[in-house]
Amino acid sequence: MEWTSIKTFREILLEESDGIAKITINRPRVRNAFTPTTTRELSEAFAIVRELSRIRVVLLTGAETPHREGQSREEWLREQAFCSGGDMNVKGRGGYIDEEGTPRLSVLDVQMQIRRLPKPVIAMVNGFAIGGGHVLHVMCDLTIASENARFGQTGPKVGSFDAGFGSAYLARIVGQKKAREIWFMCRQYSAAEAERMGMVNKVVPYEELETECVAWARHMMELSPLALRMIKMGLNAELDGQAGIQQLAGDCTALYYMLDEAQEGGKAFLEKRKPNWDKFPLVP
Ligand code: 1HA
Repeated sequence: MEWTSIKTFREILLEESDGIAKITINRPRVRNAFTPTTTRELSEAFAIVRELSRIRVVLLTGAETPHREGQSREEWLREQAFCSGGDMNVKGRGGYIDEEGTPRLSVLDVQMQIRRLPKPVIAMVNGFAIGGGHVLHVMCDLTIASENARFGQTGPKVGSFDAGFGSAYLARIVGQKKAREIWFMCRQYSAAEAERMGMVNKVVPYEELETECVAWARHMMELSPLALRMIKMGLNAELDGQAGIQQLAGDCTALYYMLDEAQEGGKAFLEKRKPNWDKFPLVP
């Protein structure tokens, strides 16, 4: 795939190719841990891809570490990361400290953006998906992982937890017992185990990961974008209470505005007459 940059950032990459956007967390030295700068940039990137109508599917991934001299392929593969969660170097009281010294938990906003993005998001998990990085893959609509990927939670080991989507939504995916095991034991799981648990859609060799994700994206791009959007919002709404209903209802309103019946109401108001609803017979 030939990727073209959409915008330059400090800690992430935002690229596109033929209707697919790729967002890459670009801090491989620390296993792609995120700082408040990373999450601010991720938020901006998700806002950009939301607005770009030519973008139909989004991939989220982590940058590769370069090969080191004398390093075997297996050793190199073991180093790769999707995201290792919050950067422990900037974790302070109240959150992850930004450049102005303000503590932030802004990855929660990124989680919500992924959930609300009216386009499918595929987590392209190329290595460790740990802590807040694990939650990011959980938030994505689909997860495709390479064979070397490792999944797990560390929160209770390092003084943190995500009892929100990171636990409750995870339990909807893998079931309550497994979700409790993941959080209470803080173990790591292989890509194959994650697939068996139902939190990974497909596992492929590392070299095939991007090709596979692009193939899934292209497959979805042959389907009705609006149908996929409504299905995503319906699946969310079932779990998200009134906030989910608000999102789904908003999409219904947008669709309703496309009907002559809705146009008639607005036109009648502007023309200072009674609307004529009889023109739009109800279907049973
Ligand atoms: O829980 C939340 C939140 C909850 C609510 C609301 C918001 C939240 C936001 C975030 C989070 C969290 O993410 S808490 C969890 C934070 N993350 C972790 O505890 C993971 C820490 N990392 C690891 O467990 C391991 O590094 C690893 C399993 C991902 C990889 O292990 P490996 O291959 O043995 O590499 P390692 O030697 O440990 O790491 C390589 C380098 O990357 C090390 O630096 P170096 O010694 O070479 O200088 C290591 O310190 C650095 N590194 C790795 N992960 C992080 C990190 N540096 C900072 N922060 C990291 N997360």
